[in-house]
Amino acid sequence: MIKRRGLMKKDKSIESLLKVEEVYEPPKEFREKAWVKDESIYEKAEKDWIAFWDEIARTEVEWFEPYKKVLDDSNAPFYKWFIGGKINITHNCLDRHVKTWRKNKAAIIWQGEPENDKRVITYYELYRRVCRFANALKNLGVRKGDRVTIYMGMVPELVVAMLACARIGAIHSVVFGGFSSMALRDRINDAKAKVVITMDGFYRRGKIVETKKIVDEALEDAPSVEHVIVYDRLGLDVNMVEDRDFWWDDVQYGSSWKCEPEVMDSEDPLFILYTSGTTGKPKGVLHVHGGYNVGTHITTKWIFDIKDDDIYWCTADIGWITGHSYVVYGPLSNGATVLMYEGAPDYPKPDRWWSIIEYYGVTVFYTAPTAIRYFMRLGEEWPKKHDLSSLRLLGTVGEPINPEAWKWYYRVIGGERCPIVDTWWQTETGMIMITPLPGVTKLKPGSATKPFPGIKAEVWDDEGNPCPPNVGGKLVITRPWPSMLRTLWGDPDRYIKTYWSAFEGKLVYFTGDGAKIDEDGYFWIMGRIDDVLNVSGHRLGTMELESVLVAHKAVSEAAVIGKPHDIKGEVPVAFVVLKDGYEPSVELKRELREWVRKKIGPIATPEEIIFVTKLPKTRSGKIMRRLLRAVLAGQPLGDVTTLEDEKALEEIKKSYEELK
Ligand code: 6R9
Repeated sequence: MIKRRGLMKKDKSIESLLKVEEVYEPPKEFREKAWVKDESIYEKAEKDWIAFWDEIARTEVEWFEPYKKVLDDSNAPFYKWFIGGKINITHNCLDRHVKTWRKNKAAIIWQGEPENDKRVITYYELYRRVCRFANALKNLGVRKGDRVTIYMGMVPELVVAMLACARIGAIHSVVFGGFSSMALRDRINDAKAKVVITMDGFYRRGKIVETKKIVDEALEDAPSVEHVIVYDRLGLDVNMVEDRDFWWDDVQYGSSWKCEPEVMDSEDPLFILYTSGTTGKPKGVLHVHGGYNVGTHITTKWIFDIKDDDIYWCTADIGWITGHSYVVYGPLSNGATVLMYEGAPDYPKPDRWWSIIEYYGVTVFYTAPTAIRYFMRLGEEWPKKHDLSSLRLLGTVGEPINPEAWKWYYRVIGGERCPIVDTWWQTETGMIMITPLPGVTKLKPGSATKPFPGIKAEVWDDEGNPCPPNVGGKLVITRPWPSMLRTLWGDPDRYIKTYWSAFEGKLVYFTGDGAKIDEDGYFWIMGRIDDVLNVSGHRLGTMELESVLVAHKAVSEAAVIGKPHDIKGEVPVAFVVLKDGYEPSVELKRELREWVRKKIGPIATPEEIIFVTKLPKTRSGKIMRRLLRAVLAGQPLGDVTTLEDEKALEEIKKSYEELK
């Protein structure tokens, strides 16, 4: 199946002769049964991309009332899709399956971290639970357009809570359960949430995360919140504030299990999801019912080739966009059976994931390169203990995958039988944008291959001209797509500035990523080129970390950069200038690491804190993070003419050497 190319290429330059590029053809058996088996889909979409999306929207999801126009670009970049259409995404995720034989099909197979905690929830049961909980929310006074913050671990009730909000037209804002009380509070306050849905606690690596306690801390200063609903996962003795806090079961007591979905306009908001940007303040990315449903539905169907007999497992936490689009909305809209796992990948033993795949017969598996690299390091013997032959398709997301990890995944997990879909996309894009279609696309390890049909992506230089093949530049999307973000919550100016203003006079979406396109039109993503870190596939703004550090009483200035890491991709390293009266010490280092962990969450904890007396800055006062990165990597510093004081660098080099 593997065809070694490169040596057979027409271009016989030394470089191409030396470069042996492997290309993996889609297996014939896979192709024959795949939803998409004909490459002509790309041509068809290119011929008339509006007509392409129109056909998908009309045939793949159900509308209460048909839309009158596909795209309205009259107020770009505030694009609108499926104008005048009436829809509710929960109708497509629930009601339409309940009308068919899928009624008693498993929607969610849930595995708790403790081995014996298992549940299977059918589509009909999910429907009843969502309706009942939706009625409970209504009873608490939640109305269309109200914001509801959800802060929970990976339990089916989290899905119920999201769908119940969507059902009554409330806007959910899920906050990742690993975020701290401060991060949660900022997000509650930015959205002005009326209700918070949470749980007593959940399991993580054998320990209990006390979720409700964190919510209580967050609510010490969150005036918009009227009520808290608490799901009882563990039977913990939690603090319940009278008239404010209600148990999940109590709040639903006596509610009907029938609730008609609110008839939503295509463009009515579905959810806000906060993500990191280049400034300290997280951005509330807004998605809507219509376009988001269309985009996540079709990408799930074509990229994961979802069929009714699949057991589909995406390991992402629902607190991230991957969980929203490819654990909840995309798969449920397709009537798929979704596996959901509560706990840590390697608990109690490093074969936990592989044992789950074997036990449930998982057929489609979607995870992050960081996890693959981690398991690679633990050794093949762990997956080898299990029969993984049920798998037929693998996927990755979150960061570039190095070819070595790709090949390990292909060989050890996929048994050299399963295509791998390396999917590039973002919180803002809502759906997968650059990806193979597993039945038709030839794969090159490390490349996310090509834009999804109908999507137009390009790589531009700083002036806005397309880069020649194999020359790196900025990754841009040059045409709108249905599941694009509509704005940033409460900050339309920032929406324009962040995404649509990278090139003077040209209205294109700038992704923040660097990339190059090879001579076959394959995209190679090179990672963020703004001040955003990618730690284990999670986005963290360097400014976010810096502003938390300088909020500490001992810190006067801080600069955070990403340092390459074998498993996590990148880890934060902080350079810290102390205030007068404070001395560097091991204790202070520990205290600062703990401070960041408490303020943002464990994933943000700096790997190293390096005390310096001065940061390298330009004459205009900008921190030159590029130089800090070069020092850490032991690379040449390049142009330092704009540096205000070279001594700063000498000191940093010295401190870093000492640390090593
Ligand atoms: C879905 C998700 C988005 C950023 C994105 C890019 C990186 C995601 C990738 C990838 C290379 C892939 N990224 N998928 N880089 N190859 N297949 O991760 O959303 O959390 O918003 O992060 O992740 O840098 O810009 P989000």
